[in-house]
Amino acid sequence: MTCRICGSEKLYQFLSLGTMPIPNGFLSNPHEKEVWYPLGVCVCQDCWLVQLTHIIPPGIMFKNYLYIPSTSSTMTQHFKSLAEDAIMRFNLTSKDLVVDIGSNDGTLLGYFKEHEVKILGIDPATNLVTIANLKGIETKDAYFTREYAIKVREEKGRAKVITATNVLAHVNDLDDLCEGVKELLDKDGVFICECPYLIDLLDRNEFDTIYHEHLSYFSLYPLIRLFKKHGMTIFDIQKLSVHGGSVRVYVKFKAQQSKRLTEFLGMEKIRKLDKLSTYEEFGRRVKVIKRDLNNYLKRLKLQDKKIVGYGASAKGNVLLNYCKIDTKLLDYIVDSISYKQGKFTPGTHIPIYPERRLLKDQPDYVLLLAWNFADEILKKQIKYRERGGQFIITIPYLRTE
Ligand code: JHZ
Repeated sequence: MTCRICGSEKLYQFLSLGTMPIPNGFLSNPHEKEVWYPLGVCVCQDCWLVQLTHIIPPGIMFKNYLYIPSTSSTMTQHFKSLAEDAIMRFNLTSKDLVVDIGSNDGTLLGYFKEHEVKILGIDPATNLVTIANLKGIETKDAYFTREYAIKVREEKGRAKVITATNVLAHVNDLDDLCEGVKELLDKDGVFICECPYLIDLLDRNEFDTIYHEHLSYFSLYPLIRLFKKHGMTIFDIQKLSVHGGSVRVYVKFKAQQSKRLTEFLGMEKIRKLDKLSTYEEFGRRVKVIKRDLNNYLKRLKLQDKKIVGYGASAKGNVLLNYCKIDTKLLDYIVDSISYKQGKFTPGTHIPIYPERRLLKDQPDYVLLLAWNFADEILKKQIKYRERGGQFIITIPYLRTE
């Protein structure tokens, strides 16, 4: 295996989360046969990209994709502000085209459309493309590649803005994606790209965001290397709170670097992202979290407490599988998404029910598996908490609220 960005063979594995099924592989029947894949993470000692040790074919994960961010108000607000900022900052008008790569159900493009900017979505998940087109958001059912970008350019012309929110981490051939952006972007156009940020992952012990769908975990330095390789420059960066902490980078063919960008690079050096010890320490902390959480839940069970989970998220499934939490510890999980309800979690086979079950049963504890929506969920479940129910939150550290 070689580094996805620089091709180096100097890859150092610093954590193994064992083997587990793909974390969005919910089961209709707990006796269904599952395929278990290794889950390990390494860092490149040349460009310092953190990446998975094993890659599984994208068709297994993305053809019928069940992740729809617009089911959360945090995410719809986020997309609205991204669209409004881009329209203002880059003076977009009805003559300009915005292309969203990995456009999901079209929520982000919908906010551009409200301002009469021309839009096009591209996404390989057939189920989501159908939803987007039904909403009037023109969306192509395809992977974004150089070849496909040329096709789009011939049909629609060049884009003034291309967006990709939380997409790069999911892409194996980053070179082809960058070449596609180059083919489609206007010469003064901007590529706006958001990725979960490695420093947040390390600082907040967000080990459960490491899973098969996420092939890369970005800091700024390897991103700069990636775009430079393709004749493009990151000229600005912005910190975001979504997905446990992300960055938005702005890329052009030619541009002056902002002061913020230089500061970020300096900070990454201070944080020793170019030292193996940083990653080894993280690996050690993750093992401690596993031990502590498992012991804590077992202690509660010995006291006869009823514990359930909240949010059948992909990251939750990583946590459950890695920490060996199954129906002996959690009775069930509640989730707001209807297609997850009635299903079972991959690997651990915990049943999933609608959120209303929580108030009906009033369990003693709820393990929060969607910690990225802690504020939204704790507010929503105020009644459960007023009646004495407690949330167990694991990230960034184990506590109850
Ligand atoms: P949520 C997905 O991971 C997959 P997941 C993907 N690979 C990725 O990168 C990350 O997102 C960022 C439920 N919920 O969105 C809904 C409630 O029940 O963090 C979801 O099932 N009640 C693209 O799966 C889950 O929690 C609520 O009030 O980890 C959250 O999953 C809210 C707000 C959510 O993504």
